[in-house]
Amino acid sequence: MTQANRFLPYTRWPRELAEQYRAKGYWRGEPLTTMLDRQCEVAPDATAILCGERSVSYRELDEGASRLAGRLVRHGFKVGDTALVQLPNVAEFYLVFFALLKAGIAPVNALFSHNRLELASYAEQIRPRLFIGSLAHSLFANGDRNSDLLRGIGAELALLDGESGELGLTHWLSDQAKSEGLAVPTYGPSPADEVAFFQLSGGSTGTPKLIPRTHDDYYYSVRRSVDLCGLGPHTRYLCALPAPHNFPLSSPGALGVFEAGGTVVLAPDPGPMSCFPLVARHRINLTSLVPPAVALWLQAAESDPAVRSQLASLDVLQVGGAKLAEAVARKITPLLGCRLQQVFGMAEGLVNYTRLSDPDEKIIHTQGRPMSPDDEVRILDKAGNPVAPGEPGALHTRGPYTFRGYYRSPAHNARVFDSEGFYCSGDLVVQDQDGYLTVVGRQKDQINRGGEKIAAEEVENQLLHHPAITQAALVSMPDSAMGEKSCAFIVSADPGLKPLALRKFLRARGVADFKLPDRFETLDALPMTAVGKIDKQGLRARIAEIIAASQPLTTA
Ligand code: AMP
Ligand code: DBH
Repeated sequence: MTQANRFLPYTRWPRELAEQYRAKGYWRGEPLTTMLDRQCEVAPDATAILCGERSVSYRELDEGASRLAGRLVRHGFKVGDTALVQLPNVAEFYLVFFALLKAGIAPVNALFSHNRLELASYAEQIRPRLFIGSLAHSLFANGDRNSDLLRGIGAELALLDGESGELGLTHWLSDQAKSEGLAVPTYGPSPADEVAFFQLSGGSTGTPKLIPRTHDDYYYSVRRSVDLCGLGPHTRYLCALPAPHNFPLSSPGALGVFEAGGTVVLAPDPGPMSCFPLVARHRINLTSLVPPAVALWLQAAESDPAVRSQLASLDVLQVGGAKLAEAVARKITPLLGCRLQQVFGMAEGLVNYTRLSDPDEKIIHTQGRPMSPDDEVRILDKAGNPVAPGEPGALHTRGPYTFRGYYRSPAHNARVFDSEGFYCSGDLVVQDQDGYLTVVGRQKDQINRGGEKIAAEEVENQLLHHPAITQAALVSMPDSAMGEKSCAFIVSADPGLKPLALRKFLRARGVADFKLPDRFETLDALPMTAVGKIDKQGLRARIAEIIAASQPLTTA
């Protein structure tokens, strides 16, 4: 019997490379759940997760995940099914993730900041049989199940965290469900070279894209990160960024901590008010932040010298997701009393780290170098030729944990992969003689709002739904706190159209808050390039000028 169609389709690595990655021990044929099996053997009672006042041991994490997996299988779920999950930073996120992996159900873990549009788009792409959400989300603000939303998602089963009763997530994770004792059919994860879950792309097109990640490739990226960052049972990691994001999940993130037998402490957000007391109370020694959060931490430390003692246990602060300004990088060790590690990664694969033993000059000035000896990086000019060393160019990469194609997106894949399978990330970088990369710009049509990625086209399409708007272009504008914010240039038939009303319109269409344009500018017509495309470079220059002109000249 052929079982090929039991598994989800994805673009595989060429056989020859796959064999090399196996021979080199990168791909071990182990599912991601192996990390739990191991910890349950060596230290089952060690603390895996601290969430509020709750403490979850490795045994409890494993057993809770197994219970949920077993119930889902008894319910009829099977290997090759998909799930849409949206949970905040709570222990249940990891319980659910491991449960789904154990049963071979591949989830999309939506960010909690995502709204109706993102969920609808993910659901359309994976057609989930299962939805797991949270009553804490505004989508369920009325305390009800929001049946319109759930109908749109189309899952057969929707479990909600925070809901009591038979369809509450708590019930499905508990050991008291009345179905306990009934036989559970045997189940297991998908094969290690099949899709384990879908990671989210920051996107640059109208629809958010999904990245199939296999157990083999993702597990390798986690293990390599653990080695490089020196994690162990001593590691006490504060997860302050959104838990599903690739950075706090895998670089080395929570999965790295579980692999190493350490403890993950969950913070609701990366702000100093939430994080500092947790760092002090739980003797956190590692965390990861995006640059705007670093700025808030530094501000707090500058205004209150007591902060240094609160952060005394913190050994390493990882920063990534968006470019860290040199001036900010320099302040980290003096003000926060910890070491800095820059991380330049992408949910698509390639992750670069500055090494802890690197000289300051590399740690401050660069975004690190690829973590794997088999990461292949090419920096190419517009014509596709390699640039001279030290010259900026477009980053192309392939390797043992860099994907080979977005899920069911052949047209887009044809644009972002070359004939040799190199993925063009859309980043402009400079590489030094030692292989270290510095991010100097971007080609992709995306705004990086302090680490939160916004695909311009997605927001433009939504703006064009407004009856008065005939043209729209979303571009980045410089911002001291966020690095970049978004500005929408619009052409409108209604001169009285106000930003407030436009944001309300977009929100009502299900656009996530972080994607709402920070500023609107109305023009009679959008400028065009010689080939007839909207001149976004011109628009970026224009808004940067407007902002510069409106700022008081300071000499201090
Ligand atoms: P995503 O597609 O959401 O996984 O975002 C990955 C993108 O974030 C990269 O392609 C870069 O554009 C950006 N990025 C991530 N880390 C850094 C960093 N340390 N410095 C500059 N840009 C970064
Ligand atoms: O921004 C990212 O996507 C990112 C940043 C740092 C990432 O995916 C990662 C590390 O793994």
